[in-house]
Amino acid sequence: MNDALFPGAPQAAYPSVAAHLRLAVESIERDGWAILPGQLSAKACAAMRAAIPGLLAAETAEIGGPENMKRIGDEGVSRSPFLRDERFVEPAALPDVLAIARHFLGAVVQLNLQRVVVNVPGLAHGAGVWHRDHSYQDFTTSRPVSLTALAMLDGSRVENGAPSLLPGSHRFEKFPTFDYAKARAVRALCAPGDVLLIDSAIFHRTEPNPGPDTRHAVVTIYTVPLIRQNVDYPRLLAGRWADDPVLGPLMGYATAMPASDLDYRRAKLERGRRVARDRSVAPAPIPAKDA
Ligand SMILES: O=C(O)CCC(=O)C(=O)O
Repeated sequence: MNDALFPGAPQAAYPSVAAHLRLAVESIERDGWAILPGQLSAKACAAMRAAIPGLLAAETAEIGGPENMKRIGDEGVSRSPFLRDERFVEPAALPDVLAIARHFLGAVVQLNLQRVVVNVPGLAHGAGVWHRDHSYQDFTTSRPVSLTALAMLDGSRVENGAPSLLPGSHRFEKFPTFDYAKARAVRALCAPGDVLLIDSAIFHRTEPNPGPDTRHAVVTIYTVPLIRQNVDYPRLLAGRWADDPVLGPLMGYATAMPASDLDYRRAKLERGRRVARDRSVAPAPIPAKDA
């Protein structure tokens, strides 16, 4: 194909992104989605898949049985699996995913939630309606404020209920007409271990699984720290990974809500931060914590 561009026409470029991720970054920006191939090994996928029934059983018992899971639309959903089983940290902290998240969301990327979606043949799933990942937030932003990574443990094919996406819909407040959606929706087809990475504002849905095989996806959502976490991970983790340079900030330790204005000020003092000031004025020394 001829790559010539009209003289003087401005062109996008992504010099700060690693070369192997540039096409994915541009695709997420323009279309709202991209597939990152080969992110998880077959062994890691198999280990997580094998752990999911036990996680679901424990969570179902905790909420009072399958009827209650059904009543809250959480059938086939395991929540925060990484809290019970550390193997699920791997899909939450994949270097390529975090690099793209930092490109869009900035240096401080917060884990909003992690869940497992289990798409069982013949069973309707709660994620089977067209949705964005932050419910009721129907505004658009000039760049993503949230990304969703779907690690496809079994791959995703038409035969196992691969999700549908509506490319470009992250840029529009309103869902289009169903005629448009029907004409323009695409299926996200992945090999086992691939990650489907989307702007969380793109409309998408789980499709019915015709069977015979169940499909498992580990869904991890990352946000700018202005958006509150789905659950209070710093409290639940009680210091676990607090000093880890990758997991500490990701879990939200650095951006957890301060209990008071005094705590907020003390945290700023500890970080040595001050607001922008006139550079011609010499900065005042920062007082010691208990001064
Ligand atoms: O893997 C899928 O089917 C998509 C799941 C989904 O839409 C969600 O978790 O929000």
